[in-house]
Amino acid sequence: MQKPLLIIGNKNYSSWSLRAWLLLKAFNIDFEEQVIELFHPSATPILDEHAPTGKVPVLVYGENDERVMVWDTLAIAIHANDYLTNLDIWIGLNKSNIDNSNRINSAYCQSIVAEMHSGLMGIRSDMPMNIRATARIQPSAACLTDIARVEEIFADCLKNRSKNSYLFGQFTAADAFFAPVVLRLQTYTDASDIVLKPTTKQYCETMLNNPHIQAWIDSALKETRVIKEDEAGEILSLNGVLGH
Ligand SMILES: N[C@@H](CCC(=O)N[C@@H](CS)C(=O)NCC(=O)O)C(=O)O
Repeated sequence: MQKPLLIIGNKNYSSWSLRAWLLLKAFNIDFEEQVIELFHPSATPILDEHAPTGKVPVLVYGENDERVMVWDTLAIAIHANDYLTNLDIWIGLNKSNIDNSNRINSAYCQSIVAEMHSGLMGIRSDMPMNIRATARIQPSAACLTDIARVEEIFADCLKNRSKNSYLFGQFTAADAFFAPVVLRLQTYTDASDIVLKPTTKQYCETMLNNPHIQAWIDSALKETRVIKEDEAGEILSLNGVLGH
């Protein structure tokens, strides 16, 4: 099979790209990546050819009649689970080891992935992913409500579903979908005097130690493009090449 190509946006900003990229990496799915410049004319021909919605990420592979094109992060996750790995992405175990006893965590994992995909708009609008920055915001009530909800999810998973590691012990799709939230908390919460629960900090530390997330952050810190639409709050400091 031809190696899948994942088309993604600027790593400093593109939270949906990170989710799909991290999911493929974490489940050992071999792929090439192509980074496009978001909101830039250079991206237009690539998006016109591969992305029906004009958005990234998009996963493509195969030729002519066998061409597979998957747009939207949730669809990429489902397709990866169905066709590209022997691991069950909702449980994090080999599919041959899954039985009825995994049903509760599988349902929980799918529900929080869907909740992230369709909601948590307060966090998503007040705290855009901006990996290189430390920034102060005035969080809206909707943002604070979403942070409380995310902290509840992390606390419940760490207490009841995990041995204080990833949300369900081994890495699952839920960790990939919440990775940008971890990076957003890192950018904005301390700088905005938003106090997080110890369980939230513990989960953030686990995620920030993940080698794939570290590799993504390293690439993000080498980027120089500043996208005004994706910047929020008062920037207090910058890491990476723009910080020097
Ligand atoms: N629902 C889509 C959202 C994709 C999305 O909004 N991608 C952003 C980058 S993170 C994008 O391509 N923005 C460019 C644009 O809106 O023109 C998904 O889950 O993949």
